Amino acid sequence: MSKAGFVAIVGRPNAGKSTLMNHLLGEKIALVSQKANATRRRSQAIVMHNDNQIIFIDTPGLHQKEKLLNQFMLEEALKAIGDCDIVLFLAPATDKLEDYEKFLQLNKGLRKHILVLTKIDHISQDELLKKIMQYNKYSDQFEALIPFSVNKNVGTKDLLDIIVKYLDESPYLYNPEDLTTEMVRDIYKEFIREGIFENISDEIPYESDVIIDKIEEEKNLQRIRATIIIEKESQKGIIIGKNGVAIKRIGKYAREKIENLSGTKVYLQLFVSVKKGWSTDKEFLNELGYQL
Ligand SMILES: Nc1nc2c(ncn2[C@@H]2O[C@H](COP(=O)(O)OP(=O)(O)OP(=O)(O)O)[C@@H](O)[C@H]2O)c(=O)[nH]1
Ligand SMILES: [Mg+2]
Repeated sequence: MSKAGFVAIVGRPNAGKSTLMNHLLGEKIALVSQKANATRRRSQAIVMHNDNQIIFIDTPGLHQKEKLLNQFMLEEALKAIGDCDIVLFLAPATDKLEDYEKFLQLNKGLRKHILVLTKIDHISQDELLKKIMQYNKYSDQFEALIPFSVNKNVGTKDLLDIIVKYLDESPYLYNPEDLTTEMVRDIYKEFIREGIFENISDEIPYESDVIIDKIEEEKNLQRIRATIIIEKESQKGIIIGKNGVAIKRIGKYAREKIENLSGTKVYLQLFVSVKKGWSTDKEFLNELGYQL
């Protein structure tokens, strides 16, 4: 009998959660950015490992909640912990132990967890050993400690093997051919948001969001129309850029990601709309898919 179950990926903003999920899936479906607080909602990837089915839940970073949108983001992470069979707590190998200690308090031993030290390519072997020794004072709390690096491709097999040990025997929960439970429009939205994170600086990535207005499918071609929502009139010029150069860059960036995933040609049309105070407007957040 094979096993199947849910694994929540949690940790501070920028810990490498979405990167790890994409890596284990072998496909890019989740937004990744150098800037923290990029992921805003849960998303799920279905990974088959030796005939077992692991459903990974990527989450927004654990952070202080102030604004309404941040509150939603934190709740998303907490729900994922509540809904899973085992948690992966991700800590960048360069971090002090503080965030992990906070997680231990938050979790209160409710969910078993595996500690994953991410981005170990940033430190030397000696530093890694020291870090592991520091974490070992909590070895009665975690099920395993796995050093991980996407760049060096370290840790993938160990991590998948250990996770399976903690899953129950179960029929598959989803079609094993599927990569994700997400709707394509939600993935496309994230690719456009990633285009904004990559190409526009300062606060705009945090003060913007994206609505996919429509997707029309023709033979080997998808026509996608989407609107970028921003907070302020003054941001319009920046997001469009001189002669439309910035919005073209965002569009090109997202189009390539969508084409890679879908294998079709994509015609992507982007519009911009100002919606003052959208991130504190509960009804509008619901429309954007952030159900509070
Ligand atoms: N060098 C190195 N960089 C990594 C590794 N994993 C992730 N990164 C980088 O770390 C940054 C953050 O990665 P994300 O996957 O977006 O982090 P996250 O935890 O999902 O962040 P939030 O969604 O904001 O909470 C990106 O620039 C990644 O390319 C790694 O193994 N090595
Ligand atoms: Mg993320």
